[in-house]
Amino acid sequence: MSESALLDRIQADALTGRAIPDAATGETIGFAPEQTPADVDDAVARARTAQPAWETLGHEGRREALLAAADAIDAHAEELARLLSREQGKPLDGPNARFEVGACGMWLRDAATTALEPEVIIDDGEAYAEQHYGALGVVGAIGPWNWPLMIGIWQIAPSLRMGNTVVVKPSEYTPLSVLALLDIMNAHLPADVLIPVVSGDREVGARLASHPDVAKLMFTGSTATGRKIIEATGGNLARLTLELGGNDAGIVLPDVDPAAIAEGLFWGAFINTGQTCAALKRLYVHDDVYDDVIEALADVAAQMPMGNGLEDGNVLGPLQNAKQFDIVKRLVDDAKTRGRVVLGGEPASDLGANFFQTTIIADLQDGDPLVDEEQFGPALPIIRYSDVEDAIASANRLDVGLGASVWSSDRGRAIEVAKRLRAGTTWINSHGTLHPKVPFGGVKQSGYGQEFSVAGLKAVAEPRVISG
Ligand code: TXE
Repeated sequence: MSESALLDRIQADALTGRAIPDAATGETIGFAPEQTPADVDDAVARARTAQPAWETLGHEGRREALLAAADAIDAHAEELARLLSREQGKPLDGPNARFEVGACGMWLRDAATTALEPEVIIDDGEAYAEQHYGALGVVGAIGPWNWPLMIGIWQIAPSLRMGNTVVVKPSEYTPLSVLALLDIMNAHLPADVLIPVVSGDREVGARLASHPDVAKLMFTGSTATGRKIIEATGGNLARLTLELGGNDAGIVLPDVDPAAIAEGLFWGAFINTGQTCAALKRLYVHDDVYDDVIEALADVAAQMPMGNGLEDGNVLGPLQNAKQFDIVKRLVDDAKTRGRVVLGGEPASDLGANFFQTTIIADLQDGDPLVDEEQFGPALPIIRYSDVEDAIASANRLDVGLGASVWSSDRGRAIEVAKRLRAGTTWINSHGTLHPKVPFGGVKQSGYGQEFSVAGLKAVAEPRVISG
């Protein structure tokens, strides 16, 4: 199937749909169906009706269906990646669109095949209890625009695996690629087990969050919306997994080889052109290596091509939307008055309206807006430190804690520092590398609940104890 045939299967007509622009060029790619809170009610009712049979199918039956869906994603990988590239902006090449579609199959297979057996909690001759895990019912999956397919799968795959049915609300910025993904998967799933609802506005997400028949919400997005979702679930008491914003710190210790870590630092910060929840968003570098690390990082960054995602060789793209572009521009304009521009610092207007140059700004300090606020774009602030205690305190001083990283030639020393960082994940000599077997989630105001692996399955299951 070609990319346009894929699009034709899911899009609305131009009269009733909402035009979705190509993030790089602004041209209309296609038209997303406009839906309303009443459509949410209908979707939840259908998902609720379909759920018992899906649960009764058992793990084996669901595993077969989910593995077939994963094979179908792989079979349509190139057209999905092209649509994603146009809608989201990320290039086909590099750790971007093709990588994201590949990750969908990988995470779906892992969820489908990971076992979650009943656990004997106590068996001492007097007391006996087993912990079982059942389905919760209908899960609402509300997604963002930065990794719309991969994060969608992170929400959908464990939920389906555990026997829930799922109503999906993609971001209004990236509905088409998610609709296409679900269309491909649904060819292998029973009717109404996986239902997309596309928002014309945020009311649709709000209705899903407060719906009385939604048992669980998987949400990835901003901390502000996360708070609204918590409030919305006061009535239905839906369980929550919240993956919210972050402002991940990286600490470079004085013993590093700057050239050896430069590429890892670059991708840690600039993957998906910086629009990644667990990206490196503020970098603390020791005085001894400060100039050398900045030079090595800038050398790598300057060689990374930015441009239209469909063109071969580009590995950086535009900001996905004008709102995000404005945030990045405001923070960089301010940072230029406080620090030293090492690279970039301006809109890349020659490439298109939403492009911003790969930007590195050194000599910034805690409290500067580019350091303290989540930039979610291609602009990295660098802060000098001389005492590692100060760097640890700086890393921990914000109210968010998704990821963090420590960079050192001495693994033992790096782990000692890592143990003191309040983050859901602290990486050593990389940043943001994820694995389906390794639980992932935030601490503090970066959210709660873990995804992936057994922990992720339990998060979308109903724990039931059988005792006696
Ligand atoms: O997110 P929102 P936006 C950060 C990033 C960015 C900021 C805003 O800093 O600048 O968030 O991005 C749905 N009830 N991240 O505006 O508003 C909405 O329709 C229920 C970090 O895109 O949080 C969309 O599907 N749902 C993040 C989803 O919530 C509601 C990734 C996310 O939208 C709703 C993206 C409501 N009241 C942005 N209001 C990460 N952690 O990766 C909106 N939605």
